[in-house]
Amino acid sequence: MEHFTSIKQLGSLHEAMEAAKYVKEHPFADQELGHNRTLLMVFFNNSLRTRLSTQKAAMNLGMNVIVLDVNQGAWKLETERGVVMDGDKSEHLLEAIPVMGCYCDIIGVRSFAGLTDRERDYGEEVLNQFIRYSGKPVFSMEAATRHPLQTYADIITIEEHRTKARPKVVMTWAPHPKALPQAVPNSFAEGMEFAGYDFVIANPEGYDLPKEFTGNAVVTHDQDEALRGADFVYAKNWSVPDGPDYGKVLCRDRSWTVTAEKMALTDNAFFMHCLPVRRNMIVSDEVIEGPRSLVIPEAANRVVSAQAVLKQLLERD
Ligand code: SN0
Repeated sequence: MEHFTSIKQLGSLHEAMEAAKYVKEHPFADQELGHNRTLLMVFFNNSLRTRLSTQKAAMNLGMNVIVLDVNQGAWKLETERGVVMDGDKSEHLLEAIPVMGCYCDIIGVRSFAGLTDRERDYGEEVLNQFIRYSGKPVFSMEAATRHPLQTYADIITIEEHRTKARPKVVMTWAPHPKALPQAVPNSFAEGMEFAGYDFVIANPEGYDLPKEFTGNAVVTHDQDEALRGADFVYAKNWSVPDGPDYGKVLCRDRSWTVTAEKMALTDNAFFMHCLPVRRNMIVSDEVIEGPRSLVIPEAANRVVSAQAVLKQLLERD
């Protein structure tokens, strides 16, 4: 694996799970692999889990870690080529990226969708520039269209809790006050096809995710129907994925909030969310605090997914 930007690059569910199990059983066995090698994590957006879990994963592998919060103390970066730089942006990404590449062996990048220009977001321009110009292995820490380390942790968590060979997993849209990217739900949908589960997506009309990510998933606009018989409920908000309202909030319907009443429609399903979560918008207090909530094990598995990926990037480097 040269770069890591999508769950599909892990090969098969079996290979992904073998790699995760190895890391879980032997967290400190590969300290030599990372010795004197440096991870640079570049954040264009906020983070709690990704930052801490990826740093922990790198430390488990014996690596040195540098973190750059681009919006806190770095020069303001221009990302578009051809712009006359007479505004507030002091440096171009086209210089900044190769410079960053000089100071590390692996680069992790977080760069969310801007949600104004769909073509630019779905072209993954920032992530691809890092791949093209850094000269180093690059991995996504949530880019414009995918969050593969989250998806990997989600799959590990489902594998650890499933009791059926092929569980029914339902991803449901839920309301949120802000416009959020489609990266997490796109990536999760891609992951469910990769894992081969029975996968259903429920969302309001106008919110259907792109086919290139949802593949053969069943898509319905009826949340109650989707939830019937579910083994796992994965809640997430996203903004309008395409068309003239791209990146906007069109639906604020609180009847989509995942409550105990909604969970009662399922087959005693587990509840999942990538976090951070808005309580009583996305999910009620009692569901997220309840015995079937997996949000903390999911977050714990972020170290495992990051370590399994970093290990493969180090081995190939
Ligand atoms: C991000 C998203 O892609 O939905 C990151 C999730 C891992 N979430 C947010 O930006 C939530 C922000 C908020 O104010 O609730």
